[in-house]
Amino acid sequence: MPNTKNKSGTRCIALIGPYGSGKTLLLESIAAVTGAVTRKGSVNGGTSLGDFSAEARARQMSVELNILSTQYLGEDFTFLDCPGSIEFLADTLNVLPLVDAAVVVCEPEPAKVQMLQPFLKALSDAKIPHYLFVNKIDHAGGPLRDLLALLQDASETPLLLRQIPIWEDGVAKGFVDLALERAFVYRPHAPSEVADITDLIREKEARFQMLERLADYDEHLMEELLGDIEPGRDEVMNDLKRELADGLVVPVLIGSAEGDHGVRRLLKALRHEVPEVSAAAARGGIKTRSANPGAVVVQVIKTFHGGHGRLSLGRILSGTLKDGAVLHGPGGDTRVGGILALSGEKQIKKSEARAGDTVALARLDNVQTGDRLSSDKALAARAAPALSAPVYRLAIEASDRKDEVKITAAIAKLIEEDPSLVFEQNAATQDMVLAGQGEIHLKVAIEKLQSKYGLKLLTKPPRVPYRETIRKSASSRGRHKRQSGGHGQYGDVVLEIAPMPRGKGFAFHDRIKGGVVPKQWIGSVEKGVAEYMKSGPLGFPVVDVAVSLTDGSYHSVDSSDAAFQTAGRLAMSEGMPGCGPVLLEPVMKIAIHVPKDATAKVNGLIGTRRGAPLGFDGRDGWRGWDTVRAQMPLSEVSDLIVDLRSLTQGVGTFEMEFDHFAELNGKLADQVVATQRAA
Ligand SMILES: Nc1nc2c(ncn2[C@@H]2O[C@H](COP(=O)(O)OP(=O)(O)O)[C@@H](O)[C@H]2O)c(=O)[nH]1
Ligand SMILES: [Mg+2]
Repeated sequence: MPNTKNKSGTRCIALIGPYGSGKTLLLESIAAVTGAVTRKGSVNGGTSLGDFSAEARARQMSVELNILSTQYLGEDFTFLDCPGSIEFLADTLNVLPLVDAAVVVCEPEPAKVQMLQPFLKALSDAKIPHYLFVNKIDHAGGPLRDLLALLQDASETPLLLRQIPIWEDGVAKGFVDLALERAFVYRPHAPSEVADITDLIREKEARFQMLERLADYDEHLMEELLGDIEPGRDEVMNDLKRELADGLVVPVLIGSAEGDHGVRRLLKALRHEVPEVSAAAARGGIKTRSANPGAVVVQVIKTFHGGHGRLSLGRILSGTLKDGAVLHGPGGDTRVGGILALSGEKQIKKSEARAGDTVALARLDNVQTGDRLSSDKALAARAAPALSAPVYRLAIEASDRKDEVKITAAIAKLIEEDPSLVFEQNAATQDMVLAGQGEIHLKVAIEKLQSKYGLKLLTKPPRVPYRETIRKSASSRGRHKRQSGGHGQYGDVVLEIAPMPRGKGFAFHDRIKGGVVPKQWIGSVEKGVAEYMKSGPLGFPVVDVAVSLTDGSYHSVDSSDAAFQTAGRLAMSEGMPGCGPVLLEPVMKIAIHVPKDATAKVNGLIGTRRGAPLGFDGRDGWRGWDTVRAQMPLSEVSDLIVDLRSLTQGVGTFEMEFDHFAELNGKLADQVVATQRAA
């Protein structure tokens, strides 16, 4: 059994869970309890250690990682408070593989359990040791039975109830720790007081259930339980530790970040039970000890741009990193230009960082989030950051024209910090588009562009790349003749314009007989026609049209490439309005992922957004979720995520791909054309 006490390397713990569950206040409570701050701040008062950015304070909502480096009973810890909103999930997903354990913070509200599932699933899937901390126990109205049942449904890994509340007049006044077999009575902002267990029957029953769960993975313990033998405390403690580390059980603890209740017990559990950094390294596929015992390995989990330039947040997976050291990275060699321990806004310079530490490294060149740096070239690697496809887009432009040149560079920096942002230029509409995980995600990004880079942007919904086509055929003549001074211009063509089936694009046929349009000008006519196709009678690119050149005439002196191009264009602009022009809109194939209780509502939503439902199935690998498939016009998808999130407590999401173009008629089409004309 490795000795986990006394300076066995800094543990890195993620606090994760839904928005509003109390993670940032729990971070504050941990800071207060461990003496990292002398005065406990509050989220509501805007004085917390975390959420110090203007964007976070304004919303009382975490919009990126908050970091606390602290010590408890001689052990070093780094806590990473991850933003809870699904819109900022990328930060969480990028740090999770590198932490030693996660504490999933939740509220004692059955109605909110659904919000936990994306987090619990990510942890179970990756077998990352994790606890559930039922926070706000001061607000729980009574027994947690319903809550725990729902939590168990939401978790693929079995829960292990480690603590039970002591109720008095419907208020939790303390708890019993079932492993220690000790009762604790809460005292406001002070360590809980050890007390006698008053309800022995309830305690015995709950403890037996806990032991049974542990015994599922320990035959010896199972035999003891069957033989009515009381297991030794060490055996129980060792099982708790091993089964947590192996991702077999999820211990459930309770408390209140507000009152600092249960926080010391949580810290003690972390101190005794969380595996060393080598376990996280092994999960990342690095067997440092055997391969190259002295090698320094650093995994970059986040990139910041701050007042002092660029900082790379890295976890030291093995070895000791000295300031000034040169590391090999996937982007080349890079020198460490400063090591900083972070705590909220505070940065403390260090001369070295040891295995287990999570520190900010200054001035690393060619390094991005997801990079693994090492003193051993063979261990350098790049992992693509965890990303989900964007679900919300905004067209942007600089509100001051002279700032336009700054946009690309500023956004590139922002994307380095937050790889879940996507910047794209829409080829069809020429819009500059910022895409991301939702309304707030993009709003925060745009505020940061202003506060950090002085870039003021205007935003609007991105334009839909409409097309147009025709419904009937027509023949049309285009005659271009100009006689002014010296050389004249002459070109004359007759075109047959005909619709083609959807998706066929553009075809040009030469049906000239007897050389009435000489060979060398045929290509010129086609060019003129193609030029016209960029914008048809309704103002949009024309598709699914075949044009045949059937007749025409030329002049031996005045005809030219330019004249025949003009004639071709002319014939099109005269003929097309008579061909029954019709608007085409892009229709997407969309897969919407939601908890089952929202499936019916989502089907309704599809209907109100001109969608065609294609049916639904259980979502692959997600218990209690459905995937609803549909076709939906792109114009209806633009703010779909907003409705979807409000139907699903924020957890619903979707993916889409282009499917086909479909005719758009009536009032909606008139509006589109009018808007295009006005532009
Ligand atoms: N009563 C009570 N309120 C809490 C507790 N923990 C957090 N809160 C409040 O819940 C709200 C959300 O807390 P916050 O830490 O920002 O949640 P986060 O989104 O998970 O970081 C704030 O108003 C906190 O003051 C608790 O244990 N008890
Ligand atoms: Mg928070």
